[in-house]
Amino acid sequence: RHRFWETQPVGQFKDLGDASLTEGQIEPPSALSEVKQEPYNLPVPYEWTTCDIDDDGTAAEIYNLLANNYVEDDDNMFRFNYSKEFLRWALRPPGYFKTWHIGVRVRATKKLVGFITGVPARIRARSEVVLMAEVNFLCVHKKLRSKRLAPVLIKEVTRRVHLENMWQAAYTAGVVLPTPVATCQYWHRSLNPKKLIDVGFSRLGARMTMSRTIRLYKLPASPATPGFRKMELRDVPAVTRMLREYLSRFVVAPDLDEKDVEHWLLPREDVVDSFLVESPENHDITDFCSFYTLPSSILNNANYSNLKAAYSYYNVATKTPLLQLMNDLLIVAKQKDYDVFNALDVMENESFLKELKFGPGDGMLHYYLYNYRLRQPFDAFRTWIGT
Ligand code: YNC
Ligand code: MG
Repeated sequence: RHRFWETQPVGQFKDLGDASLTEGQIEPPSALSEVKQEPYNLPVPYEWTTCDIDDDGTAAEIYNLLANNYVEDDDNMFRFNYSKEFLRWALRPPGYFKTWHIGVRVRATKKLVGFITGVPARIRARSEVVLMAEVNFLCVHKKLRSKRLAPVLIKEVTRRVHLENMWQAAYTAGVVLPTPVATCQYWHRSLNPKKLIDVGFSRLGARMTMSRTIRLYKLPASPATPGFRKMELRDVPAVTRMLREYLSRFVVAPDLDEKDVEHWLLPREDVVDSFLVESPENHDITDFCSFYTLPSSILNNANYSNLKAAYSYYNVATKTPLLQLMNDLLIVAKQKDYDVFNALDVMENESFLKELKFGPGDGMLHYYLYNYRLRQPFDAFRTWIGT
């Protein structure tokens, strides 16, 4: 059934529920000298390229490949439209390797037609922190689909990860592969219901008028929590402490230090927004919330071509009720003119989704580990989230 994945060190469907299998690495590392030194063979019309995303021309090629060929919804109405600045943020975290930004070009024309990336991350599984590659942005041009290029891209990124002496990876996908360690569902909170209905993202509810719908989703003009403000560089130590404490309760989560928090959470315009609550009395930082910006292209609509979407990222409430904190986050997203606020039912999000008028979507997100086994099933917990 899975010609490629059946050959890989990942949990297999037939092993689900096998209590004799132990948690941890599936296959031991080989000696570095045994890692293949040359890239995998591509079909003759194609060649490998290492992409320098600092270069504006290369960044534009990657942007265009993804804007035209990356992930679409089930009905092919929307396609992710990652911005260049978002891609630079996602691909250059602390300690990143340029060699893990891998492209495939047509030999004759040099056109970029394939892409896959890895970035290093410390991921904790139960009590073990493992240095892993987070693999993302796997993309093959629409005209080259179903030719088994994806397995070659995956093997090549694996080889380059091994060359850095790393043997595990973490990744997410909308498709079911052998075998998820967790599965989440996307939920959506309308901020601009009229546009969302006009473009077919959502439908007018039964017995609802447009004006009642607009009233239903109306939000206050500004956040309610005293001391709610944008995160700044000086907040990095306090945010790191709060986040580490919070993430320690999940079975699988990233192990973030101050450098990581500075990179992943310090606000960057139109990429990541972070807010916190600073107590007006003692200036303690008690709560934190954030979202990242990932617009979608609207395919085939006469009036609109872009959907401005915010995605819930990391949220930690220690004093303000999480529900109130997230409502304040919806308010700032509305102020900044987002059309929709998306969240997965990951971490503690289920506690606010319904009450804050999120509705369930059709999209699922499955979380995977490469060469690391965790006992199944896992509905009892929620894991980390990525981009
Ligand atoms: C996918 N998303 O099952 P089997 S997510 C992994 N992730 O293999 P072909 C995938 N594998 O089942 P196509 C996958 N999608 O026969 C498909 N596959 O064993 C598997 N879409 O290859 C599939 N981006 O080349 C099958 O298929 C084999 O031409 C078929 O190409 C697939 O970034 C794709 O959704 C996804 O661009 C490139 O459809 C193409 O269809 C496309 O014949 C739109 O491939 C964009 C899209 C995927 C977004 C993502 C995470 C990727 C993780 C990859 C796995 C990393 C493993 C860890 C490596 C490092 C290890 C170390 C150490
Ligand atoms: Mg293919």
